[in-house]
Amino acid sequence: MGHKYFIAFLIGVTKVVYTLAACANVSETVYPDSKVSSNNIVETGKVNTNLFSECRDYCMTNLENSDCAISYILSNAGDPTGAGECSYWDTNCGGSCIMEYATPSSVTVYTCTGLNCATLTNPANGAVTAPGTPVTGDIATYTCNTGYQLIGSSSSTCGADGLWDTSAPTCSLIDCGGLGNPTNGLVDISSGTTYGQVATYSCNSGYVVNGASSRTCGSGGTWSSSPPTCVIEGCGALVDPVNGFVTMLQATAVGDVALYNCDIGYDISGFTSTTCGTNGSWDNPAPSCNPVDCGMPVVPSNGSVNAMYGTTYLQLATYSCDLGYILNGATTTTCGADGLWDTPAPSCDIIDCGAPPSGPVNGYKTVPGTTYTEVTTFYCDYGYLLTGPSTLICQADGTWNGTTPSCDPLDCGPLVAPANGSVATLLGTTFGMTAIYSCAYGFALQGDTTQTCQSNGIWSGSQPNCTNIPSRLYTCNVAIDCLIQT
Ligand SMILES: *[C@@H]1O[C@H](CO)[C@@H](O)[C@H](O)[C@H]1NC(C)=O
Ligand SMILES: *[C@@H]1O[C@H](CO)[C@@H](O)[C@H](O)[C@H]1NC(C)=O
Ligand SMILES: *[C@@H]1O[C@H](CO)[C@@H](O)[C@H](O)[C@H]1NC(C)=O
Ligand SMILES: *[C@@H]1O[C@H](CO)[C@@H](O)[C@H](O)[C@H]1NC(C)=O
Ligand SMILES: *[C@@H]1O[C@H](CO)[C@@H](O)[C@H](O)[C@H]1NC(C)=O
Ligand SMILES: CC(=O)N[C@H]1CO[C@H](CO)[C@@H](O)[C@@H]1O
Repeated sequence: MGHKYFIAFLIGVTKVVYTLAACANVSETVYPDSKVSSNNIVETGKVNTNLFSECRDYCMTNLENSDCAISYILSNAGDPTGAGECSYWDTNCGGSCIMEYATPSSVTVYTCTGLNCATLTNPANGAVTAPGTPVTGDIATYTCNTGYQLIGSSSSTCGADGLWDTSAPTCSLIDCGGLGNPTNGLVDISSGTTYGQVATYSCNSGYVVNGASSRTCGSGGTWSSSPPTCVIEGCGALVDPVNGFVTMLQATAVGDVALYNCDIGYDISGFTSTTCGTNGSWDNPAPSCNPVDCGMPVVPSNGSVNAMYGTTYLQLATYSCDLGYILNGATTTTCGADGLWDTPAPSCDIIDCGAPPSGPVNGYKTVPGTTYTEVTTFYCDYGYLLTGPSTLICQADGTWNGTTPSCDPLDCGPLVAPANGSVATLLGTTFGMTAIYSCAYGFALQGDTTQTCQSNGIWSGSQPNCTNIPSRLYTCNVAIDCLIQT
């Protein structure tokens, strides 16, 4: 807002020449080629010679707008003094235009005021940056609010004619433009396609959005991200088989693969994998998971096994041995996930009673074996009699059912002497001993003269008689002699 001050010194008829504070330093303030200083200001007390270009030509009667620099007008045009003022070129003062007035009575300040361009106001949805009172050369800068696009020129310059050189731009809402439907889907732009609005994509039944399902109109006038596509929905989730599980290698889209497995202890029966086909179906059905069955455990010989709750995974079987057999090994076994019983079958070892009791003295025994149910038989030597049971059996508890019997010598017992005779058992009456009979004098022995104690405990033969014999035969003293004599 340059202002130019034009000072008229009104001087009286005495032709007093005011040389502007004693001929102010005119050389500093002369603008030979223009009425306008670089800053449009002529300082008070200084003279713009150009303002008085007509100085030497005539006495000034009026100041006119043309006396101001281009685009400046006199703020108070008119006769500064009334008639009679004149000017002349004062060479003494370096070329100042000196005015003379008949009667200087007052001082009037004339001002050349610049033509102001219109004060600018913010455009709708935008803003302008410009001086409050714009003058020639001022630049206005327009911006638009976020989401609005500037249509027109973003800057304008205040011209010398007091007019902005361009008209104000407008700020129009950014519009990202319409969007096309994806194949097999729709895009919803019902809320509009302007800045900040959201377009929502959806796909037809059986298809799913692949990509960003919504896009936003950005400040750059473009939609965010790239348009999604509608891809076939895929095969849907798979459920775990009973006692098993399914592992998705990717997802459930076309071409994706899932693997089936059974829990530990279960055997898979069916397909172990399935692939999502292009028709949206898994190509293989789920397998079944059957519990592992170990089968009946091996039955130990002379024993048995009891799998009361079955023979499948984790079930327990119990081993037992027959009477007389001892279990050697694990008493239970568990069906493992591998289909095998976790321990080998035990053995049922027959009870062994060990060597039978020693003895007998004067006898012997037969020991075919020392295990359960086997029998040791005792015998006595010839002439000895066994007292007590002759056998021992090996019992289930590992003991023999008794002790060794005794073998006692045989005794056929005392003999009775026949009438008129006698019997002599000088060495006793036991097995092998002989009893000798004899008859009294005059009697003859009839029958066995001896008896021997036999192994069965019975004397052999029988008791003899002593019979009366004729007297002639009395001479024989001994029975045998007498017999010989007869
Ligand atoms: C005029 O200006 C010159 C240069 O700036 C200076 O030396 C001189 O003193 C000035 N004269 C007056 C009267 O101010
Ligand atoms: C999908 O395709 C597979 C093999 O191509 C076929 O076995 C199956 O029956 C199809 N399923 C449907 C629902 O069409
Ligand atoms: C014990 O096992 C053996 C061998 O298998 C067999 O010969 C015998 O008869 C069995 N004993 C019993 C009491 O079952
Ligand atoms: C042992 O048992 C056997 C068979 O039962 C029997 O014959 C025998 O007499 C018994 N022995 C003893 C000392 O009891
Ligand atoms: C002994 O005498 C009895 C009675 O007289 C007779 O029966 C028996 O035969 C006689 N024995 C012998 C061996 O002579
Ligand atoms: C000589 C003798 O002793 N004789 C006897 C034989 O036996 C009969 C009967 O016992 C007796 O009467 C005898 O005295």
